[in-house]
Amino acid sequence: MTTAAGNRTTHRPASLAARAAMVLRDNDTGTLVTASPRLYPHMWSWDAAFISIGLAHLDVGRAAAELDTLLSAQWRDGMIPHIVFTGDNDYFPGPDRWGTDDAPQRPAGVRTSGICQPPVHAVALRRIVDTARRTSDADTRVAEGFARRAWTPLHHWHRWIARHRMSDDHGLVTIVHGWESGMDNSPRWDVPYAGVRPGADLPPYVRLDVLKVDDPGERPSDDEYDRYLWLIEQMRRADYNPDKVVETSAFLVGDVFVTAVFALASETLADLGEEIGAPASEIAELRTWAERARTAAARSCDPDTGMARDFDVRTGTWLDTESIAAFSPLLCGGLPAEAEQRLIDTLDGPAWSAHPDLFAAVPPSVSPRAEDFDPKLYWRGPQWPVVTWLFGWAFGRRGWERHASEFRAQGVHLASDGSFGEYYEPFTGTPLGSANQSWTAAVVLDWLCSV
Ligand code: 2M8
Repeated sequence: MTTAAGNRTTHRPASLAARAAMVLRDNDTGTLVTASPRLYPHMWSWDAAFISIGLAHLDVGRAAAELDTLLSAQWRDGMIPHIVFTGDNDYFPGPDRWGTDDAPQRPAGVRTSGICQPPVHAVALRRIVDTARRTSDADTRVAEGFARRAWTPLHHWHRWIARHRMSDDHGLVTIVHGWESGMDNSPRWDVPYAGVRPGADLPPYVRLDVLKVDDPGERPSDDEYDRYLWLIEQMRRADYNPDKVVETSAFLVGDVFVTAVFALASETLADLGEEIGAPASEIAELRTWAERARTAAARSCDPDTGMARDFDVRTGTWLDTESIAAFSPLLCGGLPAEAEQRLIDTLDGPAWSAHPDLFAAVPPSVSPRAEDFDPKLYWRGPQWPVVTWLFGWAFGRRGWERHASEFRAQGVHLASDGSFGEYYEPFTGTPLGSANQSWTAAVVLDWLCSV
């Protein structure tokens, strides 16, 4: 079943798939799969989407139920919150600190955070339907029935983003907290966070995350946490009113990765809508939003380097960071052919996937040649299998089969030790952060079931 090379155990595909399935089952509370057993004992929005993709290989009905749980926490204005809390008190900031219980848009009977995460949910729905269609007629009926049920909430979710977060000047989808990017402490946010000055009235708090990893140095710093908590404080004071939050947040950034994901997901949802007979006017809206977002992502590219950039709205400056987000336009298209080829060549080159010292040839979160690179620090260098999955899936959709299958093979290689790390040290393939991280297990299961 396994072989050992150096200190690393390598599982063969069947054994790796069985272990991945076990992680998803072990982390399943019945109505939701927690993001990880210890570090993240709740449901996270974009984790849930990836988790449902893995669950579809075990039970299509259970995959749909996962997204149903998330959608039942959708705010009345359309926002899908980034955390749906279970009763577990062992995570900070929990629902009391978020203080969302009084927010008028919050749904009854469920406690959530007050921000959102990258809108990958339509991609998950597409994948669940495709998996079901390959499996059986009965599964296909379940998946398509779910797609019809999920249509309206997902359309509302996309409409919320278009209404409250798409800006007319730079066109990118804006975020009001680094956590909304999903790439919490990425160097992408160093400049905008430098402008966030926590007030003296920031209520005190105790971090729990640093107690749950082997090395606290793999997590964001205390200074960063002060800023994260201060932004929550500002949102509470704005009563979580979406427009007031955008107006008052000290952190306001056009996020090129979220923008490209929004374009990809809007187009994907529109295509699904055609298949299930959704209203033509709503399909047309989705295509318009996709086009706006695609254009904005393409326009963000630096004319010299060709790399996509974020935009700091508070200072009016473009943010150049050698992070994986610089490749975002490849997710959704929109670049002229030559510019796109240049970006692909950079991704395939020695500063990224073909860096000679990588254990697995998939792009790290930050280029190993960048000044900001740190091989162990969370979103500042490690490789993240979910990100590899997303780019690989998008490449397959765009017809780039060779790239898609290389990412799949190398992604499996990275995770073949069977511990399903949250993220991986790029030179040694050592798993870091949380073990048995659900979204890692889910995407590995999907990779293994798709060959
Ligand atoms: C990480 O974020 C949370 C805050 O949302 C944390 O550090 O406590 C990020 O990697 C995020 O992208 C992810 O969704 C979450 C759960 O896996 O953990």
